[in-house]
Amino acid sequence: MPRTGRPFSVRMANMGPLGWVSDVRGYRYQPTHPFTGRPWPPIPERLRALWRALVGSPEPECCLVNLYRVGAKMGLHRDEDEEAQELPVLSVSLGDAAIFRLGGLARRGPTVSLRLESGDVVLLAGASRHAYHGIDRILAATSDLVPGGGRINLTLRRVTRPA
Ligand SMILES: O=C(O)CCC(=O)C(=O)O
Ligand SMILES: [Mn+2]
Repeated sequence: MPRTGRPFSVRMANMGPLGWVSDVRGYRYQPTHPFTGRPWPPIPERLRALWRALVGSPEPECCLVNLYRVGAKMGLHRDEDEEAQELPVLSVSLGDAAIFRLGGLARRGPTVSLRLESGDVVLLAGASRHAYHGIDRILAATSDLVPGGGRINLTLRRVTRPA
């Protein structure tokens, strides 16, 4: 995590031309893995087809892969590291169910919580593109999809503004 250097409880990887990475220096998108220096693998066609169906063009540039083992969570935040902030964020939940918290544009405003099941797709578009959101907890053993248990969330984003 920025500043403290403490690890996230969520484990992360990326697919696509740009990967979202985080370290003591902060958050950013970069074309290569921070340890291996290698490019991220391509975004699978099935995910790009889902993006085309729900968002259209331009193509997504990042698919962040979040792995939540039981006990992992993600604090309330907004997705704001993208230059193309006007394009939606699309995410797919797989494996154990999760309690997703969705707020509004103010950090301390009211929130609702939603149970996301394996296969659920969340599209943050329009005003909700800028809404606070996070994962409160993972509901253990509600699915046997992920080896070792837990939840995988795939988040597709456009990072740069198309020319
Ligand atoms: O796991 C989720 O459903 C949300 C992930 C998320 O908000 C993020 O990676 O920015
Ligand atoms: Mn987010």
